[in-house]
Amino acid sequence: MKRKWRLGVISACAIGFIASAAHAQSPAEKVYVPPGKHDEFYAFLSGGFSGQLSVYGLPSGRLIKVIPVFSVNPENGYGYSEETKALLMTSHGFIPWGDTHHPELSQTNGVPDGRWIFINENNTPRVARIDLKTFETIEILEIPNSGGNHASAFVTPNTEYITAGTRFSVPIPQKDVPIASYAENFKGTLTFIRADKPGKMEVAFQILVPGYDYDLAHCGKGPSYGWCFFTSYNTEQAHTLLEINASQKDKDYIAAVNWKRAEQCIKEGKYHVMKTEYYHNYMPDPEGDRIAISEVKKEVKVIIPKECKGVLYFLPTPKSPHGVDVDPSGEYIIAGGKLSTVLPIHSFSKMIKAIENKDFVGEVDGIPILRYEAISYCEVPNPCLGPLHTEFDGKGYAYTSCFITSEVIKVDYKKCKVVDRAPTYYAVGHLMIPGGDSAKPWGKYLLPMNKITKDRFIPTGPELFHVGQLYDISGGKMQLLSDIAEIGEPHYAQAIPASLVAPKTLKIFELEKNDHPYVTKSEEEAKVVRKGNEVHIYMTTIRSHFTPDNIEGIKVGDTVYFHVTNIEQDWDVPHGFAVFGAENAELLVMPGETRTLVWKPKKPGVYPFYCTDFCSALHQEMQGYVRVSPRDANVPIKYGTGDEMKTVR
Ligand code: RUQ
Ligand code: CUA
Repeated sequence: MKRKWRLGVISACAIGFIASAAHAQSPAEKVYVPPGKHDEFYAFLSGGFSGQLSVYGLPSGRLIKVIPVFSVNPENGYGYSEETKALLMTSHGFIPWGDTHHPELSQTNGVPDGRWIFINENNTPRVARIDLKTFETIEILEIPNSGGNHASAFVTPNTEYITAGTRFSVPIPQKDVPIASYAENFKGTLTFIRADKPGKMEVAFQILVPGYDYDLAHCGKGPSYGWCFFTSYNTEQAHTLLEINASQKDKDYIAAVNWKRAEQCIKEGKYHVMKTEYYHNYMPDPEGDRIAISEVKKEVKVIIPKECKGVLYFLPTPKSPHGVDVDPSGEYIIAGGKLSTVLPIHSFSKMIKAIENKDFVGEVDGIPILRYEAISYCEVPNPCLGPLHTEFDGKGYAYTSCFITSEVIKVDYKKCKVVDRAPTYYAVGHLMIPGGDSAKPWGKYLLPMNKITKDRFIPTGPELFHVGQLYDISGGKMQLLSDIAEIGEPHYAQAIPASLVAPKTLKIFELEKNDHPYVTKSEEEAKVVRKGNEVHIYMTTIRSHFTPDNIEGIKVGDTVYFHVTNIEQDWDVPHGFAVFGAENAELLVMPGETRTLVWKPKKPGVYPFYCTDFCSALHQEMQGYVRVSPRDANVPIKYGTGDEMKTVR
């Protein structure tokens, strides 16, 4: 009542002010997601040199998960448990680390569909598939004939393929040659990986290309469906001091690959089978035994462009280009000329015309070079310094990151002009709009990921987290909303409305479907089995005990396998498992899952093990002991929980 009266005496103009203030949200309100409420988007940020993929909620910027991909992760035993080790196998052996760069969501008709997200590894060339039902890595494919896989893992519009490309050209096949023989011996490959079926990733074909550095890629859509575009630099073919020697030429190339044409050439037998060795690692049954396996592949199909006319053209592009980004319509191809003073935009329809008219200015290794003016849509004047990457908002605007001038520019790309610019702090690399490289961007937020942090956070010594910055781009002007602390070095990122992923996520693994060879589905089935020097412990966990929790009869020299099955069937009730002195990480076992930890005890004694995850009020009681006897001891295998110990003779 009192309130109404007060409103009654307020002046008309004051009411107008209150109404508009209630309308315009402050930056704080725009990123504030109240406790217990969910974010609108999942954002997937590459971890760069952390080798992982981190998952944030947007707009809050809350870190909600780290998905281990190419690096071992002691937090949950990824790469340490027997079931996951195979994922990190390569032709160079078990590799515990990787450098992730560019995550890319699977697409249907050019639109992110929320089934999987792919990501590349640059150092030991690989690509991975992460299942968004479980948010875990279920497949990794090594890329043969490559040195540094950077132009990856970009998808074609129906996830027919993901791309890979050689950042560092190398002798193909590898051989022992002088580095100075670069021009004569070094080559690159552009690789197309079949990606539409989980567990079935394979190198469909590789295209052998001149020894340049192949940098980034994006595939066409709409009219440019059937094509993918790869930037290159170092067309100078320098092998030392590239910062000078690879910056000589005025223009390098975008390699435009007609993958439909490549498919034809494969059908017609216009390819070479090359002997090589690479690994395909995957979990054949991610909801059953959940055990990863490795297959070794021995050959690969290689297309040589001059034997498959029309498969590849070079588009001259100023100057050491980095990103290459195709707009939602599929017509405009924007390159980031790192050292260029303009922002070059190519036209796909002009490119097709130039190809029809044979408007070439030369060729390299049988690859026609198109005339720049014949393919150029325009050069955006005075963009900024160091343009790297571009994303699209779906409303006719491109957003380009500028490394040197630390800013983002908003470009009306059809009109070829900059319409807005905003500073970023500092030295922006990649940037991301949800769906911003797809046919249907959700153009509400922009997330530039910066390379230099300096003073953005309270200092943490010499090493600082990188900073991402969230902008509201729903209005005419970009508005900076918040700083987000990032893990490792996010290169690219992707985001998707939560509504396209959340309903399909799994809450538990069904114990009934668990057909792991060492599963223990009930406490009655728990047992300890000796096979020579191997001891297999079939163990269950449930709040708040292990079965068995007392184990005797282990000897120095044994290899002990703890096969731990979490027989809980409730969401968010993992149990941990760690044993004293294990040269291994813990296990974090999800409900319904079996995970195996290997332990080689070195000295006689009694060793505690325990649950590492605070699972219940009696979590601290969730513990047990293993007795280890000398090599020549005569102690029989004995085990149990609570009641009498069972003895195995
Ligand atoms: S790359 S920004 Cu892989 Cu541009 Cu890092
Ligand atoms: Cu189980 Cu703590």
